[in-house]
Amino acid sequence: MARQFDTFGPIYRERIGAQDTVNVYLPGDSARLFMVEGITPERMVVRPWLAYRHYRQRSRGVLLKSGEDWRQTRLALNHDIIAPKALPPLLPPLQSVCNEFVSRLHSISRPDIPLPDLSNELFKFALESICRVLYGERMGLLGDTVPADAERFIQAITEMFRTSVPMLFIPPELLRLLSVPLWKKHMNAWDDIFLHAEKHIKKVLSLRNAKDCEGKPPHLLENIVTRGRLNLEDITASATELMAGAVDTTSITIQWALWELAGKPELQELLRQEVQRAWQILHAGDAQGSPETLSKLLKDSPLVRMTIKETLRLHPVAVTLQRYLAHDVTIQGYTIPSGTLAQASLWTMGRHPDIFEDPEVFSPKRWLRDIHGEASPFSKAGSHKDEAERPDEGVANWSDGNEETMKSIGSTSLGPCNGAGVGNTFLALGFGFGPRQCLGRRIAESEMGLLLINILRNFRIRRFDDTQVDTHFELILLPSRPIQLVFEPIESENSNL
Ligand code: 2DC
Repeated sequence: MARQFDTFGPIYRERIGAQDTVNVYLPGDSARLFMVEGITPERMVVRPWLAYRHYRQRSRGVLLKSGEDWRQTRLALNHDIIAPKALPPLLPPLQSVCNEFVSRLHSISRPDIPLPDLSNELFKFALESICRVLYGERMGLLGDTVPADAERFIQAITEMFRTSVPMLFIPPELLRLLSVPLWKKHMNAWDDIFLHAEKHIKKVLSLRNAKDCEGKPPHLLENIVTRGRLNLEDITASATELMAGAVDTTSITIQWALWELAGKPELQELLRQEVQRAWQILHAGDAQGSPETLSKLLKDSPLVRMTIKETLRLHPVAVTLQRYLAHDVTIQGYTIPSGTLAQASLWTMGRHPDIFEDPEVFSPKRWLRDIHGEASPFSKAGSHKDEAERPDEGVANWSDGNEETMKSIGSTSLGPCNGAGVGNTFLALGFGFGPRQCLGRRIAESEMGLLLINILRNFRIRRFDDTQVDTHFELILLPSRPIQLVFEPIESENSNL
């Protein structure tokens, strides 16, 4: 895609199968695209995912629903999952998983030897985290023995993503007819995902009915059921998707962040200082942290938040964002008719020298407001000089439509250029934008932020080897080889572990 942009310029048309698509990457053009996404935005459907629901007669959750049905489900879930006030109560359970993860790192790390299977350790961390907040359950994945069904669930998600790729181009219906092994593998992967998720959901709901949950911390599933806006079938479908969507995505992003920080000891030290300063508010008696102290901890660690943004710039989970246009729109002088599938390439944008100065350099500080009149963190062409680091961009409009953000952008300020006037919002699109952006965004951001904080104050991270790591496309983008890092414990009186 980056090559096509080089050849054709900032916008080009392509026919994929029977479908016309238009591709862009400049932030200003992405902004225009999202202005016409309508109130029930739709992205490209991953056909094998839909086909599985069809053949197994399972309901679609919020991930795969469309139209008004999607909107009602999404609005109901927003309250408990992505509304600002929903977050603080989730922080203590997330922090307790971080504590367990750090203990595990202490017990399995060895001097000068890379941590064995970092990727799987982080998968387990991510699954434990989502189960803790979604079901209030302790899965015990960070001990020495891992329940076999959890291990299978983790493998099934990776397999589901991997086997989706060839079916982006070959209709799954055909593969099913020919009983191709790939289709069977894909079905089996989703079966494993659903069986495991449903087991948990049933258990949690039956405990709830048995009024056996007194004294147990509240959890998202409980809140969603109590709210009473969705039926159990809908809740189960969406909870399964949330659970499956929360494992590879966050753990791979953390892996990339650690890889980048391990390659920059000075930056790592700077972050460590910030984190140690911010940590002081958690005093001895409150090591687990209350919702308030943990919110403050994250708020006082801006460099950590910028590190996550910077990681997603170079290593986005999704290679593109897509929307079917709800209205005609003019981009770069071309009028694109409503109904067209438009794609914004996150990969191209994040690595383009016209948009980011020295794009290959990992530099979280480029997201900082240029208060001292120093050179702009962004390439001159972008002129983003006055943008403050705004952790909540794009999330402000979690509720209903994206009018608020659009108003703040002001449609008149949208030039045909590289996003001048659109602020940071369309430069940091790792979680998408608008009412269909990632539902798990706040949970993922806090979970990754807390984990980085906990790791940084307890360990120095070093690369075991410096060989370049490429990026593979397995529906989501991931490292081409295992990332090998050495975790060196930091002796410190106030690292209370
Ligand atoms: C992959 O050409 C490339 O958030 C394709 O948490 C177009 C495409 C369509 C849908 C995208 C996908 C790409 C990347 C992964 C995404 C997915 C929609 C949701 C999914 C972006 C860009 C993801 C990672 C979800 C996964 C949830 C899980 C339960 C399946």
